[in-house]
Amino acid sequence: MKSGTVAVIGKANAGKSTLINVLVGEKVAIVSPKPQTTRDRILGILTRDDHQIVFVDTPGIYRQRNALTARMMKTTETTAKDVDAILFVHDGHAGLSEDDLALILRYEALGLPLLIAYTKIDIMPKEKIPGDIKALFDAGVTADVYPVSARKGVNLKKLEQAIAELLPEGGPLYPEDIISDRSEKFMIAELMREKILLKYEKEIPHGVAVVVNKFERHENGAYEIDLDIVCEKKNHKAILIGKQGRALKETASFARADMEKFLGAKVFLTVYVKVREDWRDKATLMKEFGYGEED
Ligand SMILES: Nc1nc2c(ncn2[C@@H]2O[C@H](COP(=O)(O)OP(=O)(O)OP(=O)(O)O)[C@@H](O)[C@H]2O)c(=O)[nH]1
Ligand SMILES: [Mg+2]
Repeated sequence: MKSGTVAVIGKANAGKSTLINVLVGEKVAIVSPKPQTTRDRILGILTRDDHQIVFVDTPGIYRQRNALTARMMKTTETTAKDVDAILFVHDGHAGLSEDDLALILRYEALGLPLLIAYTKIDIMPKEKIPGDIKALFDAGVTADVYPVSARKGVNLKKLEQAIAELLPEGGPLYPEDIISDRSEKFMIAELMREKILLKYEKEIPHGVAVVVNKFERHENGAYEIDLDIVCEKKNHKAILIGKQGRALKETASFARADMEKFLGAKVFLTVYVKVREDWRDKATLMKEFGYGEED
């Protein structure tokens, strides 16, 4: 059996988390059209008869502007050095810049087995693909390139097989029924954050942390969940809540529906909005909200 860890690396918004979710067959990481959706390393584990691929989702490469984004970039850098292979995800639809080429070459230089998933081919002209692949090779990239679409499920079997072949021989690293290393409580907080990313504009979602204070299952099977949405400015709080609380009510009910689907049970959700001025630059607050020093 082939088994090992694969860091999934690429620019913010490239489609890393979407690709992992589709390959694993379950939602292990939240997804949004905004960059910097993923903040932590999250495992997505795919087990078959002849291989186990432990995908490590990482924060996408993007501007660092505060202690939180600096921590995110550090997470990505350290993850890339501590795995059996790298899956570099490139957004084909966004085009191929000099910057992209340099980034791919930088990860190739780490010396680990590396594959490139050239994704989102469902929303771009197919004629562009060969030219981009040639540009990669001309720039000195030696990795194999797999044009895929996570959304339409194109070429994913081939990609999975190619990834498995990069991995060492060995037994499974995790029991076969485990698909992630993250708790239900973590996913609940992330699902709330996902809906905020989808509903609000500009800096607001990037300045939000979600803290679950109560996560209890009642005898009848229903969950009681209380959580805080922490934002970094007073005016953000007003926007999050909206006129007569309408915006928050809508976002919370959108999140609750997804939480019920995820937990397979009824959810009673209570949401509070709190302000912690500029928490993204304050180590103690970051730690309190789940973004502490990594070991
Ligand atoms: N059309 C199309 N859209 C895709 C595909 N894969 C991802 N997307 C979209 O691209 C956006 C970003 O997807 P994510 O999976 O959150 O990207 P990411 O690389 O994890 O982003 P960060 O966590 O911010 O680094 C979302 O709106 C996805 O729906 C694809 O194959 N086709
Ligand atoms: Mg992501």
